[in-house]
Amino acid sequence: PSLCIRGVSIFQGLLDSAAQAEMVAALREVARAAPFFRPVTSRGQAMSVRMTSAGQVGWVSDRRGYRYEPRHPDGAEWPPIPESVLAVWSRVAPDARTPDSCLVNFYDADARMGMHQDRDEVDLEQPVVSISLGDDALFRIGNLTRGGKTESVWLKSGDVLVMGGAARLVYHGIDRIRTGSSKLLPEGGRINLTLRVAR
Ligand code: MD3
Ligand code: FE
Repeated sequence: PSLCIRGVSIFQGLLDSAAQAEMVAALREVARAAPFFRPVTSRGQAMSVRMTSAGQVGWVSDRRGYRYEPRHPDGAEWPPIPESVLAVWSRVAPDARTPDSCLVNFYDADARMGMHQDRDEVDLEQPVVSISLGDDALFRIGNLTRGGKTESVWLKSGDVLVMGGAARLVYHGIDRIRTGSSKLLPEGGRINLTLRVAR
């Protein structure tokens, strides 16, 4: 990795522009089968990030709470995780189990993600791998408990993150997007993929 912040390994520029474009094409097929939706928190608040998933299970949130589900809210099974995406997992986490879930987050100019932990997966020994595509994002890394000092880093299109070991349970979030910083997505914005072993 070109950078390691609080145990989060950052592989800057792991994907070249051809690999990024190929992945975006595959993700358009994912979004055609499983359209982006805007999750609602259990308190009824719409999230600013739009989401969909690929794999055996996908992450959903509604008034009933958040959880992994084998189907899109519309009722269809999630499409398979694209091969190009699985290949990135094999490169950066060769010893891990095969991921069964790929969350696809779309950030428009105003979207953000508050500080949170990812702990809904059954085996927290397995890493989470993130792939950034499109506009730059200001990523904030905190601590194993809420609050305290944080560190921030701009994530760029083609960057890949691995959260394993102690870093698996650190609080993290996305403060903002730098609109117009990438030409990868003609419509603008940012896509983040998170690959996980959910079940
Ligand atoms: C650190 N997504 O989907 S990816 C998420 O850019 C999420 O969309 C952000 O946080 C995004 O849950 C950040 C980087 C990331 C993902 C999972 C982590 C960092 C993590 C899990 C543990 C620690
Ligand atoms: Fe997260």
